[in-house]
Amino acid sequence: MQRAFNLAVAQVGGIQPGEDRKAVVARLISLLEASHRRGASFVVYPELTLTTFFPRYWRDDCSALDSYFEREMPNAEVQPLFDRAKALGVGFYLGYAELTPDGRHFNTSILVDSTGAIRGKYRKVHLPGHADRVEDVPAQHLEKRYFEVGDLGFGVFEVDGIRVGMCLCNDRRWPEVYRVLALQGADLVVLGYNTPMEVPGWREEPHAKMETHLLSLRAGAYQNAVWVAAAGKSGDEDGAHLIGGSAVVAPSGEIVARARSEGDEVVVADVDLDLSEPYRQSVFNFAAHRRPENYSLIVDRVGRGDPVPVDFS
Ligand code: ING
Repeated sequence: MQRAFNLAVAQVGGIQPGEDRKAVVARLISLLEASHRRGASFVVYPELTLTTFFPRYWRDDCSALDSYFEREMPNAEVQPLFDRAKALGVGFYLGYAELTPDGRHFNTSILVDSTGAIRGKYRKVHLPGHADRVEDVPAQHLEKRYFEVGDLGFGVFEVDGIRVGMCLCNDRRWPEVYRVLALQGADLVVLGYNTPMEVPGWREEPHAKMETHLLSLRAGAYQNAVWVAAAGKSGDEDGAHLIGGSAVVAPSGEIVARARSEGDEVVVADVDLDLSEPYRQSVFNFAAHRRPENYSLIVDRVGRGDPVPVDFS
């Protein structure tokens, strides 16, 4: 890819429990073809984009949900997407549930280049929600029960000549994620999300749920002089409602393209990676301005604690 290219975010509307992977992959291919028709050379799909958001369900036996996981990638159901993307010369980011050969469960995403080669893998680090059943709620949010914490860190990968960082959903709310990716030279951060309106314990006004989603993307982009592209699984899924708001954000923090609907929708932005340069040479010239010797609490502490005494005598 050149420094300037068309980037598509493929928002995917609700996937109902009975919708099989064949049907879902057909939808993803339609979104891919629409993206290609609009000149996109890379497509971002959502988190867990091959099935319904199954962490909303309680199961006494977690293995009852193994049918929602992919044992290999690509596999027979997903291969048509890989084949079509390669034929069109389009790379993509795809989120899915990963079941490893040694039986570990991750919320995973991959980067595939325009030749169909998998260039990077990420396993979700910030698992939100809860691990135990919450009573009297419309839906659970059991990512802590069904997934292990990712063990690959936050990597940056070369995809068709550009440096791409990945994260997943709740990761986008944590500033450390973008900073670690930007310190590795990421030009673009791509992510998928599933953000239900109802998450046990999440109290925010409905309008604020969209605001804080977009704020997280914009802050991450601006404070790290990177482009950010986020694709949502959105709309109604098995009685739950997931927010839309798929968007592409420039290094200025400005939203340059955004989904209108809550269904399958392609959002395409003209990305010029060199728009990061003015920020990287001035306000966010990390090498010139950062002072990590003052940031140790970010790594040394997990939760909120007491003030550290300051000797200003
Ligand atoms: N979804 C939600 C998200 O971070 C969430 C979960 C939302 C947790 C709001 C807490 C507050 O967008 C996923 N899948 O992380």
